[in-house]
Amino acid sequence: MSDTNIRDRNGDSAVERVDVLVVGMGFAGMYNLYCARQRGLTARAFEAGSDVGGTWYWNRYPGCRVDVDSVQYCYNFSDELTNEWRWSERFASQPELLRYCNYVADKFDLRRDAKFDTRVISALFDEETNLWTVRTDKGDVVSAPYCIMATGSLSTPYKPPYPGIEDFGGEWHHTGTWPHEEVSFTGKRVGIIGTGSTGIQAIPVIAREAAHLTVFQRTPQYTTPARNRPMTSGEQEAFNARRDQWRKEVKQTFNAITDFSPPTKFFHENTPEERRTYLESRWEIGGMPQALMETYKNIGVDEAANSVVADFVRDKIREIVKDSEVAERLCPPSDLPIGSKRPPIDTDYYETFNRDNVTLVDIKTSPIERITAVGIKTADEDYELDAIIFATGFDAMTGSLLAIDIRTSGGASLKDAWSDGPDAYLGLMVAGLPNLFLINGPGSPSVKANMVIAIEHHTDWIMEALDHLREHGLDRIEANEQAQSNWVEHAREVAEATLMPVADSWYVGANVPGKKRVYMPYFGGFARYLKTCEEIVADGYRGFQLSRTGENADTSIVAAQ
Ligand code: N01
Repeated sequence: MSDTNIRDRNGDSAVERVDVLVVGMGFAGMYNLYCARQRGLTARAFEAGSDVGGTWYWNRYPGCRVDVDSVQYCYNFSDELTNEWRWSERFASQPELLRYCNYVADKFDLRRDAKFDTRVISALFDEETNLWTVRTDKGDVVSAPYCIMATGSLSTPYKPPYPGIEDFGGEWHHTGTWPHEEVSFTGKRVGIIGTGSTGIQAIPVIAREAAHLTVFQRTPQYTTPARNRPMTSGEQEAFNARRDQWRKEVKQTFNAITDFSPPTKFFHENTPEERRTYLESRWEIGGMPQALMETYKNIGVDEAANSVVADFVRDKIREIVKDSEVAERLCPPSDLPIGSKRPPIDTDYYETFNRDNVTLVDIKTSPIERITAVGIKTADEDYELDAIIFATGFDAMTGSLLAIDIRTSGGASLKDAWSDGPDAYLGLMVAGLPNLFLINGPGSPSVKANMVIAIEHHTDWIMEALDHLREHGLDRIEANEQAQSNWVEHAREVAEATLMPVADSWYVGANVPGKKRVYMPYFGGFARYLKTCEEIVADGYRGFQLSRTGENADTSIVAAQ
């Protein structure tokens, strides 16, 4: 395998040549780099941030933490790592997760092959040489036969283009690009726009510090108490003792998270009193969105079942929030099924609206018109603010990929391929773009699963595909157009059989004006997806075309569709 500097085809610049290019150094990029090295492949990674961590590097806003149990939201590839690391809380905070990423990078010496503060701007595949060449904003030019896009599903922040932001005299931040230095809200009038998972985590924390917090809410959310707590003595040891078994169990689950047994009953099998008692017990347990979503069968499919749980949360809001008008404003509308937007978990979210220093503004009925020199102007009122926080989410799943000019010498481009929606075979590869792999791409369980487990699966699948190519004297793999269409159609059918695509969520791209409405994650379940991936491999990489450079499809090994 090679690691030399060569001239590109134009002969005008020195090109570093490696076996594998990795874009991104979050959980996915780090594991890809590690796996490539384990196989004796040379690799080069680029990362726009100044260090490792991805999501946990950028999202430093107050209250940021994971909402999957920490013991499940971590790597599994190294027993040594697993046994060395100790989580301090059930749901680790962002600083702890970032420490973990740094620990992994140090332990496996991952930074050695990564360049930071460097953004990949283009990736061009040369059909003749079978090489991807990436170029960066720092002038790097690196080629490799394989390119892995570990760019993250939620890594391109979205900020609504309100006019007037340049006039604002105070400070403003997007939660997804939070400053590294401490941001103090003491004594300040703060406004926060957005009440998704991020806003719901940040609002209670900022409310405790700020002189006044004004929450600008477009769509109210259903949220469940996180019940975060310190890890108890021996808890992690006990989990690790059964980790091998857990690794098997997690592959049988819907979302790569265990410990919530699937519902056994339909809601109508319980009386209203029994339902109330049962849902109450799940609310008390809290933690993880599944606390309420996995209570009765068909909640994600059947409107009546869904509304039983949705009504339960509305009742909770009315119980917790003392001002009945505020409570009603916090209640999600009846046409928003619970779970159709990403369900958050919280610590004292609804309780925060009982504070004297918190105001809730409904910007659905009175939209934000502009940012002014002194604050925010809605259709009905001017709010004077010292700081504005945009908790307005991301151009999810496709934003970071489409920000890179990805194309082939044959004229194909990702932008064209996705002009009518982000089609990808298994969410792993895009027809027309050979040897380019996506980690947690559209059409894979991705954001509907425990991301670290999904990352490990994708990476292992890709690495085994590279092994397979090498063992067979091949060097090219490409998704077949028809197989891709079949998969996209299957993923669409699965999603449309549920209530999930109903909401105007980032899952369907509705948060970004002009984005094609497609339910992007695969909602058929992690277990089913894994089985499909395994079957496809066992079937000789069904739906992929495998070949050798310089040989046309007739003489190459072509997998059946
Ligand atoms: O972003 P979001 P997020 N005008 O898109 C509002 C993961 N995550 O950063 O609902 C006015 O969910 C928007 O309103 P509406 C998790 O997967 C995980 O909160 O579109 N408002 C919404 O209220 C999550 O789902 C964790 O009507 C506008 C908010 O901004 C994902 O990241 C923690 C607007 C955006 O909510 C994204 O969450 C945090 C506009 N033009 C995040 N545009 C954990 O692991 C948007 N909004 C716990």
